[in-house]
Amino acid sequence: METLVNAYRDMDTSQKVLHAVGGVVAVVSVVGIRKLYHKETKKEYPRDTVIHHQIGRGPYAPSMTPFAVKLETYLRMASIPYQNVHRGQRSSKGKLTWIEYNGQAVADSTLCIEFLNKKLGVNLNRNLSPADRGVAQAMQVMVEEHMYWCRVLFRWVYNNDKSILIKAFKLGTFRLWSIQRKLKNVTWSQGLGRHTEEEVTEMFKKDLQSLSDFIGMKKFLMGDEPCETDCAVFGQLSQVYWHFTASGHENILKDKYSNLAAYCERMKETFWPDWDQCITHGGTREATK
Ligand SMILES: N[C@@H](CCC(=O)N[C@@H](CS)C(=O)NCC(=O)O)C(=O)O
Repeated sequence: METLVNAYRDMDTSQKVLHAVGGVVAVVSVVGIRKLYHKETKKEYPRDTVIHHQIGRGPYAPSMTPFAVKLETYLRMASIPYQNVHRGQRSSKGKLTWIEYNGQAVADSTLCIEFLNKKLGVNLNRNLSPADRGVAQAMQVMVEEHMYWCRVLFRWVYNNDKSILIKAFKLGTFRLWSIQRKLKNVTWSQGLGRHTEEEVTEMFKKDLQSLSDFIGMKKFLMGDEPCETDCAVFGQLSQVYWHFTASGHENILKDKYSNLAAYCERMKETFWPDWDQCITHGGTREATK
């Protein structure tokens, strides 16, 4: 530092002016380039259209993220005009998926749905009694706050065949290792990561069994008509049915919970007529494995 101060002191005035001008030019260029880049990347989105920020499409279901499948299914169920942006940009809360609507950003899939319900007067649970709404809420919390974390452990921690993840998320060895490490810590803090794989498998099966018993022969979660909570349940089950990576349990829905497999197919047929254009791999997992 002292050497720098001395060198500056030894300069004549013209050299000092040149240095100052050089510094200003450098700063202005950096700011200009950043502004230009920002201008290019910040798109003008159409008004009254939901901009859905998510990662790229999934190989066998429209996303590897259950929350993106949930939100997009809701947008379809409610017939809300939307546009996907598959840049993987995270929300202000550091997670995916999220939306922008007429310039307003909303993070967290459930809060996005609540925001749109209010803004656009949507109520997909309007036919449910208060007691049914209570059950639907409990089911949603079970699949999103418990079953989801079991599956995170299957996908990122127990899974011996990471090829589907490497391909779908375009991961290098280091990135894969750092995600695994992070999720090990996260699931430890959440609590499920402290159990053995066998214990987690049993807990996971118990959730599936409860869901299967509850849906029974019904077409959708709460009856013959789909409701808002079907979006959350389908989002989570889509990952178990089409993207499950648990050695020996890949076809668990087909093998053990056939009404849940049929439910997934029904939701797909009802809300995703363009399914094949929304997946990257094409065909069924079995056919391409
Ligand atoms: N409650 C959130 C959960 C979203 C969430 O956990 N997303 C995961 C992907 S499946 C994520 O962004 N994880 C990134 C991270 O935790 O750093 C929602 O409903 O949107």
